[in-house]
Formats: sequence, C-alpha cells, structure tokens
Amino acid sequence: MTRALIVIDVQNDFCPGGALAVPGGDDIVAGINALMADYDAVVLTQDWHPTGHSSFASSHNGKAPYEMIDMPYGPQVLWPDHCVQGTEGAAFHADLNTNRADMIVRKGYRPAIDSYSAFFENDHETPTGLEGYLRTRGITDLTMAGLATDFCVNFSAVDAAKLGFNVTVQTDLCRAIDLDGSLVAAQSGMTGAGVTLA
Ligand code: VGL
Ligand code: ZN
Repeated sequence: MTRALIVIDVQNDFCPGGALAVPGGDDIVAGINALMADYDAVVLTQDWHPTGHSSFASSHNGKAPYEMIDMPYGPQVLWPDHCVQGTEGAAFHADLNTNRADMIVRKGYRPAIDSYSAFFENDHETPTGLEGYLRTRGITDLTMAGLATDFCVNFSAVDAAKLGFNVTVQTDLCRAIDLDGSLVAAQSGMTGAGVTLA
C-alpha cells in the first residue's frame, strides 16, 4: 500500500480575512503539516481562477454571491471573487509546509467551468491529470484534508473513491462553508461513495 496526503485548497482566500473565508480555515494548518511526514507523497491543490471567472457572481448581471445559476454542465453556486491567479488570496497559507509537497495541482483555470474536485472539473469529465500522477506513482490510498469540507474536499473524495482509490477524509483537519445543509449532504454523499470519514 502506497499512501498520499492530498491537501485541498489551504489558501488565504479560504482562511479568516480572505474573500471566501471558511470559519476556522486556518486552524487546520499545523495539524496538516504534522501529518505530512506519515505519507509517501504529499499533493497540494490550489484553486486558481482567471479574473472574471464564470463561478464569480460579479461575472453575471444581477447575481449575488451564493445564488445558484444553471451552467451548461449543471447547477453552479456563484461565489465572491476568490483565488484569482497570482494574487495574495490565491497563495497558500503562509504557515502551510509547501516544501514537503511533491506535486501542486491547480484547478479552476478554465474561464467557463469551475473545478471543485482535484480530479475532474465540474462537468465531471474534464480531467486535471491528478489520477495519472497518482497511478504512475503506484499510490493506492489517499487521505484528504483541507478546505472546504462540503465543496472541494467532498468532490475530490467522491471522485477518488469512484476511481477506485481507498479514501479517508480526516474531518478534524477540514472546515466547511455549510450553505443550506451542504455539510450534511456532503457527509452522506461521501459515506455513500465509500469514503471513510475519520
Ligand atoms: C471552493 C468554492 C469555490 C473550495 C473553491 O475550495 O471548496 N469552494 N471554490
Ligand atoms: Zn473557486
């Protein structure tokens, strides 16, 4: 068994003071750093949007953050502008041990499509390339931690389980946005997909 730690979107905009702050988002950084030594590989993901990205409410006339919109690939939550490429908000939290990362996967860089999952964009078919990276390294088991539990961690964990990886989400090292029951829905979705919630 070869194990990877997948650290999802521990970026300034998802931490207190950021554009899409997740409550307690920075509380998990020290624990994630401490976990890194236990794994054969460490992968970081980075939400990485161009200005004017289609997931931003500001890109749609009359729409406010957290409203829903129908995109060609399905329903999409509209967000405040966040994680714009090259900005301080898109940078990793300053305390995250990025030196230990073997691989950094950026996602959400196509203007017309969002990408919550580390494996597939929100059309559930455009790959990020992470599956190939993990398989060619012989990795079978994944532990996930990071932000946000109910969006990017959830989508990443469910996709990884569908792809056949053994997936554990380290819930004490995740924090949620929790829009309209999205955390409870994510927990049952992950469990139903065969993800272990630790
Ligand atoms: C995320 C909303 C928009 C996340 C990213 O990392 O969970 N959520 N972009
Ligand atoms: Zn985003």
